[in-house]
Amino acid sequence: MKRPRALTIAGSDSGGGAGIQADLKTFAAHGVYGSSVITSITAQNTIGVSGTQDIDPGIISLQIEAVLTDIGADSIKTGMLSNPDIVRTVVSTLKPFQIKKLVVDPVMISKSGHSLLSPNAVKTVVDQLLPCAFVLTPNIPEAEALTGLKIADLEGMKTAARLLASMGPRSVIVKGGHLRGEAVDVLYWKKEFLVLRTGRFNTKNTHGTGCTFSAAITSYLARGSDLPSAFRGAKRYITSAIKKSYSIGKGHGPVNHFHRFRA
Ligand code: PXL
Repeated sequence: MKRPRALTIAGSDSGGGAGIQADLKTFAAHGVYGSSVITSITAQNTIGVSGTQDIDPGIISLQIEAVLTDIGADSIKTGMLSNPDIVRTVVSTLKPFQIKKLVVDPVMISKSGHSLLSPNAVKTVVDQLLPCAFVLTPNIPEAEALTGLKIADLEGMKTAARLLASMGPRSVIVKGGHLRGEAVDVLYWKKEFLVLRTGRFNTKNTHGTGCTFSAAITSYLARGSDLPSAFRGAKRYITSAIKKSYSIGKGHGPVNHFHRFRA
């Protein structure tokens, strides 16, 4: 059987818990061959981000072309695209490849509160990137920044998902981890909602949760799953990865990407 392939276009987390590193681990855990295009380098650990350096758009574009003209990708995910130039470069370089399964994770702020997207890039993300997305996967603060709405509960998540879908993406998954109580996520696709709920675990090891969840969706799509199945599979995977997380470093440790192999 041909090996499914996924590409992540995102930032590097030196601490290994989020960004490119989380994505590649997640692809590997799903039996998907992973390639990566690095857009920014973050100097980061479990406590915080001490600096970032954006990669030159020219070399971002060359990385994308190098991967797609040889290896190819059955699905692609975007993560940290920190400035308007990078957003525009990624969109224009992907265009001729006519990517159908593009998962857009509109990364804005790190777990520790560091900005990963310049404020003037939000408009470029809305105007240029959202229309290319097959799935858009914001968390609640990101959904609020993209829509201007305030989200306090499941109804608010649904309203935001519907509004976001009208801005271009074919489907939207709003991640409810920032609300209190159960961990509720909402998929809006083909004018219908699918709501998934799980209990919440009492752990501080949640660094990279958002990246990992959207990378798991990307993995399922690479393997040919339909979107509701990808959503269910990714929710199962991230829930176990949080449940089986372990402490690394002094701050927010990573989720356990390989819990299915070795608890
Ligand atoms: O989870 C958002 C995120 C995305 N990309 C990089 C990150 C983080 C969070 O820390 O470091 C590189």
